[in-house]
Amino acid sequence: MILETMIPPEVKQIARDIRTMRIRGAGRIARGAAKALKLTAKTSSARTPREFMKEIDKVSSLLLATRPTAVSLPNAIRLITAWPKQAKNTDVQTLRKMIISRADEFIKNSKEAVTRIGEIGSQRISKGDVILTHCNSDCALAIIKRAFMRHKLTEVFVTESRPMRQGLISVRELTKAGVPTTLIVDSAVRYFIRDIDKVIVGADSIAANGAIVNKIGTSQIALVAHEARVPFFVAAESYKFHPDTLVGRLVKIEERDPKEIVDPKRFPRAKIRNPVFDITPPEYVDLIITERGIIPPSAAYTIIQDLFKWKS
Ligand code: RI2
Repeated sequence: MILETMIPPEVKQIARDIRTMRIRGAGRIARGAAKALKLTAKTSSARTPREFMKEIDKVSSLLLATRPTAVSLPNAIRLITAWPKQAKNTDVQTLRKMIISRADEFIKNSKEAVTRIGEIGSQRISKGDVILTHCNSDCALAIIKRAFMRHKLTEVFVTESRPMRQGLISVRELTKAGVPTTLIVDSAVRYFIRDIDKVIVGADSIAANGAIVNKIGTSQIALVAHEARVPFFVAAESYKFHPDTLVGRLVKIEERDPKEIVDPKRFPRAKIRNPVFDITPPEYVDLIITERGIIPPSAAYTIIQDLFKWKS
């Protein structure tokens, strides 16, 4: 039996960091999981392939239990462990090498995908555009920064993104890159929407019907953009497409500690709810920018089937 105590402390720390959101953002979470699997493979003292794969499974379960919504996490684990899991007549050394090289490959591809999304997406920005983004998405910011470098974009509006205020991370990053940035509270989006040419957000999961699961408040912004006829773009690597939704499973929406909103002791008679993601229907999404190209939300089904070969 593999005991919890046998999991390397650095791996437990990564799991803790994902849970507490020290490591956050769907892409970073996936790369964190890849790093954890690599560390496990490197330090394992398993004597048999069976023992080794049990350790990998144990760590996978620990990682999967951290946050439930971003499919990048299970997809990363699946992409790294699928082969080694099927390998027959192999030894521990070969399995170790497989996990390490697949984890390295995942991290490299993931970072390259973000750069590529920036490149592809920036071509959809017109000169003088004012962009609005929500929360903090590496993919969305890659497009914005690339477009700014190409002298296309004029200004970016960033929502604060309550309760964890990840919008402030975006503001820091964008101003560091020299992008003219305006911070607004989440509820000011409709007030400013007439000043906006395009909305660009990231995604934690994309369902087979093209619905987007992203930071709470995204769907309200999409609704406002739709009403004002402002194009709504989503930027996401292909490992954010959710294979389970092919068979009608719903994406679990994470509900975090109410303390992130306010100290519940101050309102002992009130119930405080803190769902941290919501679902934007595909009708409100104009296009999805991936590292493989731009697709309409209606093509999500095909992406999951063709690119991942994860058939129902
Ligand atoms: P990238 C974040 O979730 C936000 O919802 C963001 O839009 C999404 O991940 C994708 O981020 P959280 O971890 O992978 O802050 O594009 O809850 O960086």
